[in-house]
Amino acid sequence: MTKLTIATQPIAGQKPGTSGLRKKTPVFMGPHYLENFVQAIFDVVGCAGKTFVLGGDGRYFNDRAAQVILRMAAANGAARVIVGQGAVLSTPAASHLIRLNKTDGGIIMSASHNPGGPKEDFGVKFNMPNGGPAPEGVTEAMYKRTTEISEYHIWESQDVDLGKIGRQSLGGMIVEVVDPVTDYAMLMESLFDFKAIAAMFSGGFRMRMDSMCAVTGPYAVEILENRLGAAKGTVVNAVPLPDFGGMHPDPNPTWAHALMDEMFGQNPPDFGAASDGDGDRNMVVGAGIYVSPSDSLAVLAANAHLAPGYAKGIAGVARSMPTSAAADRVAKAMGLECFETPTGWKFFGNLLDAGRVTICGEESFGTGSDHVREKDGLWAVLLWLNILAVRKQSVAQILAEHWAKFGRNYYSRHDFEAIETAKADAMMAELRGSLAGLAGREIEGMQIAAADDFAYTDPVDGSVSKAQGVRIMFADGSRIVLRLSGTGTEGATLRLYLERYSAGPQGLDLDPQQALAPVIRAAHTLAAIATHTGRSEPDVIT
Ligand code: VG1
Ligand code: CO
Repeated sequence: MTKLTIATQPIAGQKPGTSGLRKKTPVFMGPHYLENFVQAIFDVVGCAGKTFVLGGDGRYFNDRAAQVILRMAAANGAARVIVGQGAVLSTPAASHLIRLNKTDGGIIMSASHNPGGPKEDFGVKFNMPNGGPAPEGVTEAMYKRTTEISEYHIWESQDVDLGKIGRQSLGGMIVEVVDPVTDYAMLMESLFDFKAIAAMFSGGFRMRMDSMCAVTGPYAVEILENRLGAAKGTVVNAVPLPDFGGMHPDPNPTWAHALMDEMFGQNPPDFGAASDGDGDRNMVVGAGIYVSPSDSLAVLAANAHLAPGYAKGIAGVARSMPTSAAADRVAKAMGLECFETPTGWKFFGNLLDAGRVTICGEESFGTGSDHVREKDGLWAVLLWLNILAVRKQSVAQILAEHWAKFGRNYYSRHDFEAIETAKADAMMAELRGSLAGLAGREIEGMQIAAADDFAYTDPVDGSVSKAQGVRIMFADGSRIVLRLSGTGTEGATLRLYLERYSAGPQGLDLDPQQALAPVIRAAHTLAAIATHTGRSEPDVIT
């Protein structure tokens, strides 16, 4: 074995987005592409003598990338790398291992909900010693490093056998291969009332969990079927595949339509759930009723105390800015602090570390708590199960009672995908330019109260993040948000977030798209979406 130092040159565009660096797989497989970015990570966070966690969602190129990263960690002097068997770890499980073993951070290989395969997407993300995604200051430094890189270090060696659990050595560095599921399953057992949930299952409660051929399969089978006694076959699409079986592992009504059909069909199970490529997202569905992620966050915040891990109550709640204000109403009623952060889990880390919040969530099917520093799909599913087991009500009953108590924030997100980047940028620029004159104007019969471009000052470290999305607030409490995605790999994706509040008791049962119709019209008129992009209908509605 020899340590090599390879001369390289900067490659343009290695800028991490909302959740790490994501590109088409062939781009990542191109000469020096992965190596440059990994060296930039090590140059910024330091590597000599350190311990890291490594794992990914098992998508195409995951196994090859893991070997490269291990050889580079060894050549850069790392002491030890803890790797999930087969180089597989769900994102929340990786976050947990980083914290459990008090490591210096970890590298997660995933493009999350984006499709996987030779022509699809790949990604690499660095998480800090607290288990959470690197904050903007750190990812900016990594990006800067990629623009000036001239060499990287790598061992020339055989592949490490990542199928074998135990310790091996690579150029003096310890490679510790661990079972990806065990520690995570133990963490879940420590938080939730497994006895109560198991009793519910043995009493005939039926569930369907769609792992979408992505990473949660083995986790869900072990926890739901083996430990909680759910019927065999409860977890479907349970074997992770490099191309996710051609599925788009994005747990929303569009991509998880098989689950939706089952839950809205004849004799549906009591509870349905799906998770994404790397296991940090969740969609929750009751028999004949869909739970919007913003509502799910609010219900979980209001009921978390029913689970043993949160029996003492929660410290506070945080949601990303585009997420509906349903959680704010719960926080207010419970006398809790509530925070509004930019999109992306990295903004929750400081609040969680400081003990200011316990539960966090995003409208994009992400919920989590202070047990790790990532959103956590199976955690959300288990908290729902725990609540259902204690309250002994259906999902529909729980939602109806929730809305009756707090009112209902009708909510929807419309995505316009693969727009020409220049057109999307021009649209956002024009909209941003018009914000100053919007307050007081009437649009489609609705009165605009205020408009701004969301900026966030971190309450813990004071760092400022600007231009996080355009918000238009109406006098009746309705709201429109527009921003461009930071995770896409093809052109631009426009995300249009729509919200309208009904205090009840009338008007709690409307179809969300109908309830939001005037808000949708106002958004199209204000932003001139069709004029700029040629699109009048979204590609995905959630
Ligand atoms: C999207 C979601 C955001 C989420 C991010 C990462 O970002 O909107 O809420 O945190 O994906 O999720 P964007 O910039 O495309 O809107 V995932 O499951 O990568 O880890
Ligand atoms: Co994800």
